[in-house]
Formats: sequence, structure tokens, C-alpha cells
Amino acid sequence: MLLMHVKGERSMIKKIVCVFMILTVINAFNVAFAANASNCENQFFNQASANGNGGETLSRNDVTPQKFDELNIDWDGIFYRKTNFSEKETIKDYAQSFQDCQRRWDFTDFNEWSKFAHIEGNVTRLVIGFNGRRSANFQSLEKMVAKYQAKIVNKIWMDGEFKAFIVELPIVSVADFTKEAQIKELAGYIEPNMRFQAFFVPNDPYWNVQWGPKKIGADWAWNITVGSSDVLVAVVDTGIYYYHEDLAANYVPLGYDWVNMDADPLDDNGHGTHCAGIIAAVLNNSIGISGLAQVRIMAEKVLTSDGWGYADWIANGIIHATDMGAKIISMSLGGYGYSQLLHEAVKYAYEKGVLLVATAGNDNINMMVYPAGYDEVIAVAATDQYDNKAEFSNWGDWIELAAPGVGIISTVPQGYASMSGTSMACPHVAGVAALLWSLNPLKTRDWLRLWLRYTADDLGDS
Ligand SMILES: [Ca+2]
Ligand SMILES: [Ca+2]
Ligand SMILES: [Ca+2]
Repeated sequence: MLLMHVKGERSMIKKIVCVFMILTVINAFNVAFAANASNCENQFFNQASANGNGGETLSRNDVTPQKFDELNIDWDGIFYRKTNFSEKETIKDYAQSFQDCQRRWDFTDFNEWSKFAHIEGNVTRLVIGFNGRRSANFQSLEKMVAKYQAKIVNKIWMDGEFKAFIVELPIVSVADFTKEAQIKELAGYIEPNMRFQAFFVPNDPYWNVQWGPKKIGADWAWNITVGSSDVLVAVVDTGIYYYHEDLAANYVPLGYDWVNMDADPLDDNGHGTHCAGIIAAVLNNSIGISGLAQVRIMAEKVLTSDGWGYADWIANGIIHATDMGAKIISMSLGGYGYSQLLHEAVKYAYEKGVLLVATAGNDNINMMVYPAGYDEVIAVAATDQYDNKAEFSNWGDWIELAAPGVGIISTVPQGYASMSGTSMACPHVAGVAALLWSLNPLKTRDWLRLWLRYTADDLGDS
């Protein structure tokens, strides 16, 4: 098959190093290749040949987008499932769905799930999800909530349809509450409200140059395009410090603060502002740094000033960004606990054609982190300036791309700072994707996702 990511084949991590090459291939007629012969190109064409392409051998001259589209691409194989998979899942039988979550969560064993979940003192929060037809039991559930001295603290809507609510209740009541809800068939699923975090590691003071954009060839790419304001990118994170001199011009106030429940997603941590700068700091304004793409950028604040957030906040951020017209959602956050609620929000965005990118995590282990672990989301690992996997980066065949993530300088509320983490790698992919989409506004998300994989270098066995 065309790619090495197809399930069952030898898995490779691909790193985003050749945005210039990507754009060059797309604009093959406008650009003189000769001036820019590089390792990137050679690796790309070698890889294309090595992968077979159904017997075709690609040469520099005939790799055009048209040619690419004609290749016999097994989309289902590449993305593992048929495109209507979500439809199948949402109509899954209620009892089956509840059995799934019962298998996943033993609510009589607090220790099993407490480390992933929202716990404050002696109270916790549960997600009560409806699979469409169960929403008629809303009033019965409200009665039950009152009976257990619980309260509803958040509600999730998608396309005007009520999908889930978040119940806060004493930990001692959880087992009885979930059992009663199951017996009365009041919910499609119940799960702990998962905890997620920003993935960055302490600053490295010895780095003071921007190697990331140079590594991926952005300075060359900008000769072709610097980005289009038609492309809207959402940073789902700690917010954006939109007063920043090097961000203000590209920021649009379309997002929301789901942590404090207000319309002002101003960053009170710095992490989200750093990610935003990597994607879209203002280019050529004689100050600060250069973001990868001159596109519109918005913030959904879903993480606290300490860099933590819960599944319902992140789900609402994803849904809202999608509704506001974001084409790319960058999520430099993750957690090891699977959340059905978060997955439903991801599917909502995915079905509307949004490209979703998230971090692989910083624990140097082969363990899936969510939302990156969902099929709909591109999982991004981090590399250092020598193209090695960053020491901290998680790894495994579930990772789709790798990008610069060590000693990355970008914007923070106080000015500029260097940070490391898969958190920094994720916005590099989002930024490259934003450039690509600026140049090819009529192309689909799947086309873009495939291009990102197809043109990335092999980093080697994951
Ligand atoms: Ca706020
Ligand atoms: Ca600048
Ligand atoms: Ca994934």
C-alpha cells in the first residue's frame, strides 16, 4: 500500500520536516526545484518509490496533486475504518453501550479510576451520557440527582441536541448512583469525568533560537505562501494572551473560557500562548518570532492556570471551536484515561471536516494518551534538533507524526520563552497544516491528513 501506517504493516513514525517540499510539490510548476535540492526531497522520493504505489514510480516531475489524487489510495485502510463508523457507533444498542462502560469502569472500586478522574475532597464528578434516544429520561435523572444530594454542574450540547451532563456527587454515593441509573436505564453511558493536562517540561535556558520552523523548512515555504486568513485555527488549551505584540494581529475573539465560564479566554498560564505563537505569531513585523502560518487564531480555554482540565471542558471547547468555523484544532494536552464524552466531541468535529491534532505525551512510554489516541486525531510525538525522538516523548505505533519539541522559543504573556514538550510539537503540525490548507482551500481534511503523512520523513521504527 501507499503508506506504512496501514494496520498490520510495520509501523513508522513520520516527522514533519519538509513543509517546503510539500508546498513545492503542490506548486511544482511555479517553483524551480533545482535551486532547492535537499535531503528532504531525496528522502521523499525514495520513500515514495520504496512504498510501491501500486507499481508506479514517482519522479520529481510527475508528482503533482492531480497525479497524487489518481493514485489508487485505500482510504479505509489508511484510516482503519470506513468513514461512516461514527454513525454505526452512535446507533449502537443502549444495553451494549452500557455494558461497555461497565466493563471499563468498576464504580464499586474507587481506586481503579480515581487517579484519572475529577476528585475534590470527598466529591467527584461523573459524565452521564445519552445516546440520543435516552434523553427522554432527563427528568427521572434529575430526580435521582436530587435524591443522592448531587448536582448538575455542566451540560454538553452538539448541534442543539443534548448529549451529556456532568454530575457532582459524594464519592460514597457513586456506586449506588451508577447502579440505580443502570437498573432504571437512565443513561447511555456513565464514566468518571477524566482529568487531562498540558504536556510541557521545564524551560531550557540555553536555547534562544527558533530551530523548529527552520527544521521543517518554513522559511523556504513562506516564499510560496505565508498563510491565508480564511483558515481559522483553534488552540484548545490554557487560553491565549491576546494582548501580545506578536499575536494580536492574528487573534480573533471567537473562543470561550470553559474553566471560568466566561467569554474571555485570556491565558493565565502561558502554555496556550506559547502554542499559539508557534502556529501564528506575526511574521515580518520586526518583533519577536515567526509563527508558521499567517492565519486567524482563536482560543478555547479548557485548562486552568495550573494546566489541568476536565473532559467536559475540553469537549465543550472542541464543539464550540467547530461551531465557530475552526478548520484545525490543536490540542497540546492529554490524559491516559479514555473518555467517551471527549471522543464524542472529537467525532463531532471530525464529521464536520475539522483536522484534529494532539500531543503524544511526555512520559517516554508506549502508552496511548487521549485525545491523541482516538483514530480521528493525529497523534504527534516530539523530536529534538538532531531529528532524534525527544527523550521525554511517548512512542508507539499509535503515533502518526513527529515534529520539533525540544527548546522551542515562542510567545508567553511576559514576552518570549523557551519550552519543551510534545505540547510544542503538536502546534508545529497544526501550523504546517494551516499553511497547506491556505494554499489548497478546496481540499478536504482527509487529503490534508494524507499529505502530512505522505510527505513526512521516516523517523524509523517507533
Ligand atoms: Ca476568563
Ligand atoms: Ca514576529
Ligand atoms: Ca490518533
